[in-house]
Amino acid sequence: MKLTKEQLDQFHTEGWLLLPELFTAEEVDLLRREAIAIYEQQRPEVWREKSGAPRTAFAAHKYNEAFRLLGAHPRMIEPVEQVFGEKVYLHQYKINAKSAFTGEVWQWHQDYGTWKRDDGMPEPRAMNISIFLDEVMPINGPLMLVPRSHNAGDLKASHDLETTSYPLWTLDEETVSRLVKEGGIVAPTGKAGSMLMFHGNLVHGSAGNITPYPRKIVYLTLNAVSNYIRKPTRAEFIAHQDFAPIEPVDDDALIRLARAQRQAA
Ligand SMILES: O=C(O)CCC(=O)C(=O)O
Repeated sequence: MKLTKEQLDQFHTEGWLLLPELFTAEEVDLLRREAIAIYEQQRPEVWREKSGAPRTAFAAHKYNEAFRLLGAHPRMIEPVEQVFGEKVYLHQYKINAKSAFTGEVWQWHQDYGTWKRDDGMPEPRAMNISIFLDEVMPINGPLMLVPRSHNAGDLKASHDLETTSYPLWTLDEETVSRLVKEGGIVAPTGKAGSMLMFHGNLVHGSAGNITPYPRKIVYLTLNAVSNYIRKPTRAEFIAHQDFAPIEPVDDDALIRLARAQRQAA
């Protein structure tokens, strides 16, 4: 799947691009069911909020067939290869839960800040690409982005080890206020199956979810192969060290798995 010139222009100018309902209801139903089953497992890859509700599940492509297929899906991989002009490998894979009533905040940050400081990634040539597993609404803790902030470069950040269960290099209020004055804030919303791409330096965060509507989003961090990480400090399931380029699966791979599961049931 190739992005159009208009889509590429929007990505480069604004730092983000939303492709509504790129995955079908059948594909997303499969992924949502599997995500819920993963959150029920007790395993080191599943991190919880202080309340005990799931916060994120790392590396699901290594222990779940549906997420293995999604992690190599051409609708996710090809647009990123197109932007970077080279093959990509999987740097990080997470399924963020933002559970109904209990989902906690993600503080304002740039992802590249963490990839550089914690993983030794040379350049911001990695990108987060996400698939909504539930409908993302203005009220259930959507991801908020500061358009054009990707042009601000790598900003000064502090290591927050306390606010949530997930350590993050976060930005101060003065920096966020300055960038928001220039670019505003957008919160892309859409039906389950929509795909959001955003630049590694784009400032973003999200508020808590106090609604009855869960907001699960899968994030793949795809890194240009030449930009492999040089100084990993985090566990392998958080920052992968297999730098082999992703070989995309067939476009109908998820549908075939969903149908095979139905037949076997
Ligand atoms: O899921 C969210 O709301 C935010 C996730 C995020 O910012 C991240 O994983 O870096």
